[in-house]
Amino acid sequence: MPDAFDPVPEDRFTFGLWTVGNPGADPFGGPVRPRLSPEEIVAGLARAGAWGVNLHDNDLVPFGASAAERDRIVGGFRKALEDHGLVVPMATTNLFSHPVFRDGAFTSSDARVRAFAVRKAMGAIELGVELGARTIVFWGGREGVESDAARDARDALRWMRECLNFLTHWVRDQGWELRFALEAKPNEPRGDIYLATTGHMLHFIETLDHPEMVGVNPEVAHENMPGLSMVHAVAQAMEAGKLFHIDLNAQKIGRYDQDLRFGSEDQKGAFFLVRLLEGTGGYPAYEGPRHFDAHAYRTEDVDGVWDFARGCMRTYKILAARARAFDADPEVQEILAANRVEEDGLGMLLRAYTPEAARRLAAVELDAEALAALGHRYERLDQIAVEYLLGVRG
Ligand code: GLT
Ligand code: MN
Ligand code: MN
Repeated sequence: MPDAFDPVPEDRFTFGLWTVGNPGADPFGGPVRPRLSPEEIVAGLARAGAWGVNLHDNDLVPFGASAAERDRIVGGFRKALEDHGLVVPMATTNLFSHPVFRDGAFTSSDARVRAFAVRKAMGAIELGVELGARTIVFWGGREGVESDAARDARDALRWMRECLNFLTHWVRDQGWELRFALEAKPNEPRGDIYLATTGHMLHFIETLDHPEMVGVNPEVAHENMPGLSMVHAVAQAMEAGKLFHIDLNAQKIGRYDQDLRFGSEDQKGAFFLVRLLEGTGGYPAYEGPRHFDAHAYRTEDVDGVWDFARGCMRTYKILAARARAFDADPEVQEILAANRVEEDGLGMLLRAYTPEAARRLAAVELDAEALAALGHRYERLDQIAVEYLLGVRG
């Protein structure tokens, strides 16, 4: 039975070809499902209510394909997109599967490998442009080390910067209006990956030649693996105007990168993330695609893959509705308002330093003991959130 949580293209949900197309292989066993063709994936996603599909160059065009073969494959894929009304908002480059990248792509100590990686990225960007993509993601899965004996990380950072600068200049020269989104991950497949978190990326971006072209693509699993808060990573990116894309999935903290169905673990984290993206608690909503970088359990057959895809989208919409109700709740508003004290009074004094502000600050009477005695009612507030989440309130 269709209901209000069934996805529609207006929701702007997207999946990677590599996500619903994942045949269920893991390091301990081979594929368990037939490999769906890109055209089958497009048809399935359209049926499921998605808006778009994203891809790596080699999800569509095999490594080493001739120009003629490439054009034939891309032509067939474009036809499927048109037939099913799907768009390609994001494209990315596989800079991790081929053995040439075993010691990195943009951070390889060998300039020949870096040159090959930049050239491959240029080809992937051209493909993305041809398919209408506006965002180019860079996930440097191999950009790291098992042993820091291999190189000085400062060299790696410099090489990474040079490669990204080269690509931003080239894109501008082509007259394309593209944005790059850098995706962090702390480890796996490398022992340690450079620029381990979204926070690392945000600083690194400011050192580039065209920082305005470059933002981040935070992933739930990648922030949660080391136990960090995805909500805080995304909030920092949003505050900096750098949330160019997002990878939604789920993860148990401390494990390998699980890429589970969105909202299937840590529902509270997912709730506050959706609340942030939808802007129900204040500030404008995130406007980009809601992209799922996840895959179905290895237990599933092809039907299970579509259960997985629908599940990601439905859970997002359910959480968005729960977040809206939570933020509209008068008791929630009252507790939040009670904690925001003197925002327009003393708060103003702190907003901009002047010598006069410093003098006034010195004269303000502040009773630390009285302030320390105040409770904040966050137990009550969080219980309300939990009750919305569990569906017994609102
Ligand atoms: C790969 C990785 C993801 C990245 C994809 C983009 S590929 O599946 O695990 O986190 O987002 O390169
Ligand atoms: Mn990802
Ligand atoms: Mn992942």
